[in-house]
Amino acid sequence: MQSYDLVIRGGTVVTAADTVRADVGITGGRIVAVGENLSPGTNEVSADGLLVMPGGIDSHVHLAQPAFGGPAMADGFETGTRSAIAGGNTTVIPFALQPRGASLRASVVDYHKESDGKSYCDYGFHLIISDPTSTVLGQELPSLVGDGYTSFKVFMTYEDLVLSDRQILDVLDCARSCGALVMIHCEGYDAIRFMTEKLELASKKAPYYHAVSRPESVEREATHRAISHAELTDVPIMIVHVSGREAMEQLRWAQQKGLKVYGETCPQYVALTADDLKGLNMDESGGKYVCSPPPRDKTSWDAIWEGIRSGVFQTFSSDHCPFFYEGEMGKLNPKARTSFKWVPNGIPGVETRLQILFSKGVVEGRITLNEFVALTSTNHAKMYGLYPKKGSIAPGFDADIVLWDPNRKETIRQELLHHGADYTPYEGMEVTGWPVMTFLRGKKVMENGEILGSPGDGTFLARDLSPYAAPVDRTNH
Ligand code: DUC
Ligand code: ZN
Ligand code: ZN
Repeated sequence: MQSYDLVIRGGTVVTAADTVRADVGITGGRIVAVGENLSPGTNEVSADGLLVMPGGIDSHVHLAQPAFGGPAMADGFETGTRSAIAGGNTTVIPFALQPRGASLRASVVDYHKESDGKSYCDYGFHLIISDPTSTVLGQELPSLVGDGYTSFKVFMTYEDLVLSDRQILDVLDCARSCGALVMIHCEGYDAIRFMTEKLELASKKAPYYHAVSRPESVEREATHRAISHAELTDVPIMIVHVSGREAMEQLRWAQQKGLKVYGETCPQYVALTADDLKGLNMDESGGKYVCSPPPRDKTSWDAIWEGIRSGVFQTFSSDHCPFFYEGEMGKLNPKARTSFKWVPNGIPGVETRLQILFSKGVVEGRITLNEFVALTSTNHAKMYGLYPKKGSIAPGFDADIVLWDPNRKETIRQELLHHGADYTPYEGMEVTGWPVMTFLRGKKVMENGEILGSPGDGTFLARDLSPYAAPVDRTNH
């Protein structure tokens, strides 16, 4: 008789493909059996009345990222990944950022120092390229891709990060030869600067004007430009954090043309609006919601759901980018009170991503359970070279599992959360569906909000090349 270290018994196993009543047998940190009436395990967990799903994979989080003189992030690896497992996640992919003038390899080495021994869940690194010198493109990137850093992010805005069109083309060309997947932040730098100067001259400096300074047209134009560059170089791209109809329709247009343009969206684009940035009365409390691209309006939520349901978006990520609200280092720091342009961009969300999508998506009937799993776990694993190790429940996969109570009603509150930030932008939001247990490679690391794991449980994941990064036409270049 087969014996197991652990059997998760009597739950409803949900994968991107199937929903079945089954037991899950785990040995040596991996799933070895999914079936009916499995023989007893050394340990047994009842999943009666619960969903048994692959642990969330959040392929877009920012932890311990350099601040360029602005406020430091509210989460390093310890608090950020603690928050991740409390929210039912088992893998995150944050960004190793290359400051201009620095070696990319050295930036990766430094980032490992931030994460080694501190992570509660497994993790890989994307690379943020801010300075694509010939050494970076010719030597560092090919060798880093070979070492398992198989995706890059580039920015079309931000003083310290923006790349010119020529530089983006060079990075895409490099990605093509290395087989890496390029994520692109699509907002136009010059348009944002133009708008920011106009608004400041008109004394429109409250956090709300952050949203006015970067309207949907600015995102749409940059999205179209990124797509055109990808078409020219014949390189698949992932457009991240798509906020509304204008950019979504660019992705759909590109996909209908047969281009490999993938899409990601995030909770803030179906749960927040630009009006949240107005605060109570155009006051600084609107700073709590400042992120980029900014949340739009409720009709944009419909466009995002249209994109989710029709397959324009493959991944639903948090874009967890946490800052404190209060204090000298917070969103409300003295400099940030002088203009929206100094309010740090980003909001926390790694712990509330699954609940928001489950509640608004599955419970409100917009997506199926299987689509939920695809959008929160399986597609992230497939897109970023972690499949078939992560992202499903079947023999051979790591036993990264969340037990989910589909009926639990909860009000999102800061006091329930485990991140380092001092607020959640989703305070007061009522949701149905909540994670009750998280297992990382077979180890129970969270139960009912209590953290049972330790920093150091998580290991670094050298990722395979993404099969989705293969060019459309391999002969053309
Ligand atoms: N882009 C991100 O991906 N996250 C936070 C801020 C930003 O501009
Ligand atoms: Zn971005
Ligand atoms: Zn981000």
